[in-house]
Amino acid sequence: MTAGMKGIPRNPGMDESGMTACRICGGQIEPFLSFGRMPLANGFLTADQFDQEYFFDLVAAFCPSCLMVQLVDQPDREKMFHAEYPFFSSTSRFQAAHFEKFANEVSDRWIGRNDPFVVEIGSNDGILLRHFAGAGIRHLGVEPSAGVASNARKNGVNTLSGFFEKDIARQIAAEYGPADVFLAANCLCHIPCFHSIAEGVDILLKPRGVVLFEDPYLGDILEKTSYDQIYDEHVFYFSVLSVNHAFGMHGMEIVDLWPQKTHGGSMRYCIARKGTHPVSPAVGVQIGRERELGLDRIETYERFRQNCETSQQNLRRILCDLKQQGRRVVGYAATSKSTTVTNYCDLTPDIVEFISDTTPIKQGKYSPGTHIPVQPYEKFAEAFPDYALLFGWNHKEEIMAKEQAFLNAGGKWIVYVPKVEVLA
Ligand code: DWN
Ligand code: SAH
Ligand code: ZN
Repeated sequence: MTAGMKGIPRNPGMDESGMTACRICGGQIEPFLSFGRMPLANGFLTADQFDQEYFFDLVAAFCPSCLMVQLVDQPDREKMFHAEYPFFSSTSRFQAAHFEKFANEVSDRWIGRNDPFVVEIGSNDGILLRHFAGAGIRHLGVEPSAGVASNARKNGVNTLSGFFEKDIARQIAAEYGPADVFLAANCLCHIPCFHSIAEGVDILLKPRGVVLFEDPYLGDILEKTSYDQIYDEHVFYFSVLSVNHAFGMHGMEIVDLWPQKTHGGSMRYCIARKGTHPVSPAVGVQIGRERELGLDRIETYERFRQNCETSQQNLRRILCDLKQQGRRVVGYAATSKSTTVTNYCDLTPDIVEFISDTTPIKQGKYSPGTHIPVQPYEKFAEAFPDYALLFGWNHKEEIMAKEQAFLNAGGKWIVYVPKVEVLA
């Protein structure tokens, strides 16, 4: 591994000795959980594509030097994020409300009145930026997936097509001037070239500008055994410890943080250049908790692997028993996360009849790897199954609220986060 400026690794991946190197610090990472060959989480496909399906080794690793949890390998970004990328942020009403609240908080606290400029990366269909657009605030989304970006433009959101990195930051700064706020929701954890992003942020932000970003929180993933957050798109699994170290390499620090309920437990971070903003006591408190939870030790991740294996066995046992009893089980929501579960637990169409999903471009296709048919929601409601396997467990509150008829018809939910159980 050759070190670049400030000790930042130039070529993350294998180092000269063939060891796997940390994307953040260049140190040697320790793999702790291998799922074996896995398809793309959002690689929903047609039957004529089965024989060309793409697979890669899904392996999670821990860096004992900088404490970043990460994938050993990630497929090329163009394979994951492209014109047919099928995740549209605005399909969940709860998520829409969450981002409206976030936009209001940004407006109230983080931008002034003097012609502010807001940049968001991974802006998807404009679920967050549409509120800035609506208020006439100068904004720009950067989004490589052309299909979702086109919906954002329809929502009045100014959107640049592309993968954000240092060079795009320069272009944006030249065209629009410096930014007050840099936003990213469920996006930074998708991007392997962290250092290019951080340098881009440094180029783009005003001296006292801030980054506000949120991603699924490693502490929640470990505590809830939500191993299904591990899939191709998520290359990093952030903790306060690892985020502070990574931004610290660029003269920045976490100045505040706020836990979120979204995506099964997330953390929102506020990052600023060192010394420009007071650091909230919440940061030190959370770092103390993370050390208590053992997020800085490999043993914690080995225990997590054991918990994942137990969860896998328990889910398979329940589903195989139901199959033997001749019960109908249908999956609810063809989430990206479900691809990890169906492949890791070997859930084939003889076990899960189909997956109900509200996204038109997933419907009529098959789930990646295990080839379970994806059907429109109407098919679920037309003839309720005996059991619904809740792949969209992070939307439990929203889904339960609208599925009274399923329960009234005698239907039961099967969940696997935080533990495998049939809800009575
Ligand atoms: O990090 C990511 C997060 C932000 O979103 C991306 N890498 C991809 C995506 O993850 P996901 O696919 O696991 O997201 P969700 O929001 O858990 O699932 C969305 C899917 O669930 C959509 O296909 C729509 C479906 N759904 C449904 O069929 N009925 C969702 C709800 C709320 C419903 O009621
Ligand atoms: N912010 C939305 C979307 C999250 S999905 C939400 O929270 O619901 C992740 C998004 O990041 C996808 O739309 C994907 O196309 C985008 N993305 C992936 N790599 C990116 C990059 N390098 N720059 C900007 N966006 C990227
Ligand atoms: Zn490291």
